[in-house]
Amino acid sequence: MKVTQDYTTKEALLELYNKPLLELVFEAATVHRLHHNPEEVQMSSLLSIKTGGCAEDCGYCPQAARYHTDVETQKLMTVDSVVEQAKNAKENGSSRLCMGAAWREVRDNKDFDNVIEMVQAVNDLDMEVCCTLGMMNQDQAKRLKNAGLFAYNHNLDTSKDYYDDVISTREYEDRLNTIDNARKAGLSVCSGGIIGMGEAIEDRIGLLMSYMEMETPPESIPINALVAVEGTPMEDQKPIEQWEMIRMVATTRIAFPKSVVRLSAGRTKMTMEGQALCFMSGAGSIFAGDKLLTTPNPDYNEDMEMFKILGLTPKAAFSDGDKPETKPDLIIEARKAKEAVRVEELKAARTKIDGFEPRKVTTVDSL
Ligand code: SAM
Ligand code: DTB
Ligand code: SF4
Repeated sequence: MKVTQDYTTKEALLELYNKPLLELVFEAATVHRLHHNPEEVQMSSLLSIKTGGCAEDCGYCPQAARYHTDVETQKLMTVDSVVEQAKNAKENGSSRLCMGAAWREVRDNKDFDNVIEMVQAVNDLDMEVCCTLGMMNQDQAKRLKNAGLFAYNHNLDTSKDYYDDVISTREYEDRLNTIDNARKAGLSVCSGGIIGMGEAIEDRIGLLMSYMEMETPPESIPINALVAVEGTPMEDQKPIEQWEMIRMVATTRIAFPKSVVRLSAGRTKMTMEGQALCFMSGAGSIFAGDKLLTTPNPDYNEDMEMFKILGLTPKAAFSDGDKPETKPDLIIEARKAKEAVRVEELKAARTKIDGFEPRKVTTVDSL
């Protein structure tokens, strides 16, 4: 079979997407085997480190403040609780942790300093650390890289043409810039999209074309099926057929043979057989654990059973890139040094107070 065909145009990709399903799956499976170990699927855990209250208007998202969903706003998690969750995830077989924050963009504040500490701590556990924190500039990307971040997730979500129907509070170009900043900082790029938002097949291909036009396509491409959440503008979207998910995974696999295609949100609506066809078609990762960021995901034991039945093994960390080195963060080091000085000053002040002897006053009684 011809697997070297050039799928770099919109027309070629559209034709591929619409091929008889089993032909498409076979071609994708063939490409997958040339570049990846088909018996391995990475288990990745998601952790919402800052939930809800987001200023953006992404039409699919239950965390946007302007929609009335059941999501409760929570402030940034502590570094200790993130480490605890990361250890749990690792014990349960996850080799990657993706920390998500309901932020429009990264800001240079104490919260970001804490995220830097989270990245350092999780990298120390020998897990691939991924963050998805919204838009960021190059300095912020470099700080994350120095902390030991492996990958940055920033989805284009859909085609440039359909984007304005989904989000109005930021431009497609903004998203491309952030991806570029991550790339220039030496981070592995994770970027993909959502299907089932009312888009045309051409928009799904348009999304892939946006990655095709990049000098280096993302190393990781998550394919999500919309989780239609009550209270969001997309609450009434009909769930897509799982055949659509299989087609999207397979087309992505063939178009980007070396990238890891991630079967992401939407698995609760899929059968084990449907997911098996996605793995056959080149999906190399799932999100494990019974929650995505805020919405349900298949039960852990169900996934373990699926791995057993299909003969899949969880993929180890850093199979697709070296473990990043954690370098000292200058801002955090400076803050810690300042705190240390302050502790010393307080100690000295305390000694002075403790050693203080009141002046002896002669009173009439003491005469
Ligand atoms: N706030 C950051 C941002 O938007 O980049 C990071 C978190 S955001 C929740 C990460 C991604 O989750 C989005 O880009 C979108 O692709 C996906 N997502 C959010 N809500 C979803 C839903 N209801 N169904 C499927 N995917 C969803
Ligand atoms: C991605 O493409 N999908 C994940 C991860 N990257 C951050 C997020 C899915 C979120 C689904 C909706 C929710 O649980 O809030
Ligand atoms: Fe905010 Fe991200 Fe949700 Fe958009 S997808 S509303 S930026 S949390």
